[in-house]
Amino acid sequence: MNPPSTPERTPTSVDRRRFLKRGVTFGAALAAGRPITGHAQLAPDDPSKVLGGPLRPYGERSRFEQSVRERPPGGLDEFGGNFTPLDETLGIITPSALHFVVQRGGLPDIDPGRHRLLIHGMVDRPVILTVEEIRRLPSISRILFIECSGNTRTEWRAPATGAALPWRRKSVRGTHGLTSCSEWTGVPLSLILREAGVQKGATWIVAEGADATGNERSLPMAKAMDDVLVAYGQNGEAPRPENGYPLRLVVPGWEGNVNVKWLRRITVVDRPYMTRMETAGHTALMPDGKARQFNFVMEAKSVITSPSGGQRLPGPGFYELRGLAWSGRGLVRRVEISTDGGKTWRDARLQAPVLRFAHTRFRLDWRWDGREAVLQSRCTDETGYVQPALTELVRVRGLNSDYFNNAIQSWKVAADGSVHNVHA
Ligand SMILES: Nc1nc2c(c(=O)[nH]1)N[C@H]1C(S)=C(S)[C@@H](COP(=O)(O)O)O[C@H]1N2
Ligand SMILES: [Mo]
Repeated sequence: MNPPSTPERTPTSVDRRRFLKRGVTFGAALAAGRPITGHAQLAPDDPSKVLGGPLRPYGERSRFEQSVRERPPGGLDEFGGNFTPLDETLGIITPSALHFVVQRGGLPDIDPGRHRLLIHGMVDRPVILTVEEIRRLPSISRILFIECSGNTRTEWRAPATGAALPWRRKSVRGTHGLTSCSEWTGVPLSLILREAGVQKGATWIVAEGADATGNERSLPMAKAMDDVLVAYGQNGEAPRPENGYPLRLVVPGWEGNVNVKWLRRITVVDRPYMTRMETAGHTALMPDGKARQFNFVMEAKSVITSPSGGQRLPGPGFYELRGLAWSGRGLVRRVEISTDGGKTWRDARLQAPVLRFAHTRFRLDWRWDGREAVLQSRCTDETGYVQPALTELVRVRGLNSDYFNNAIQSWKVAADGSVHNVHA
């Protein structure tokens, strides 16, 4: 039974603030038997007073939810990146509709009934598979992150005033929004390659997409035979067109670019093919003038998603610091959080399940005293690798290249509660 409407007893924002200030004694506040006042929703638009809407065959989110992918201003509509609003996603799964997108040849419109996957080159039995045939093969599902190696590249140099793309500098979606995590379902590539019969001396494959760029990438046979997926499922349904419908490669822990979308061809070969995407791009020019090529693994990284750049804390009191951590080498073992710019660190709680090559959600209770604070997170993975400071990365790699930036991110909370992207 609902209590009678007593508008004068409706909790005020002062009550709410007091509640949050009281902090982590959440359960205690409720157990203390504070009277429950007010209504879930006040008349006259109380939904319990009218018949609701009709059933819908395919779910839509509430019209009050407005989260969308962020698009850098300017540029072509068909080309570039759409960033995940990491500050607004919850848990470890990125909703498919908000999974980041990088496409270089526009969004292809593929009929799965007409799409084919060709496996040829150094194989005994070249084969052409339909999507239907692939869906019949023994399958697996895995929760895996995909991160573009260009994620966080805008942060490589000191934050300049009047930066060309100021929106990126402000928020975690701009600085870190080129990583997302889905449950991918598909067929192990190893199974398909074994069916085709890989010949002796075949040490690489070249994967090609069906879009206008093809996005051809060479992958070592050892990885192809290890854990690469030919995926036709994302979060319980077919992948969204933006994420590779009807087939894509998912290459656990390796840079986004090798996760070839709209997959239509695999050529088994005996060397890397030096394609455009692994020569003109995705290399790292070192200070000595040599370029590092085939930098496949995405090293351990983490970022606090709340509070983060562009947000504003309403006042001193309790906050749950929340963030995401991941490692291309496997498990996240530990995430530490500093609220004083790296002087002292505390261990964050890791939310189970903690999975290899997946986003890991971390949290830590924090009481903001209203003074300036600098928030940082630092991830350690199962190999013992510790997420570095930006200065350490720049010392080794110099300023010629800004790819593969997995540095510690700093958010400054100013005394007025506003949160800013800074290099601490
Ligand atoms: N065929 C094809 N595959 C592609 C791309 C592309 O443009 N075409 N972009 C690549 C890049 S650079 C990245 S980071 C990932 C992004 O995957 P997502 O768009 O599903 O997030 O896809 C990769 N696969
Ligand atoms: Mo990418």
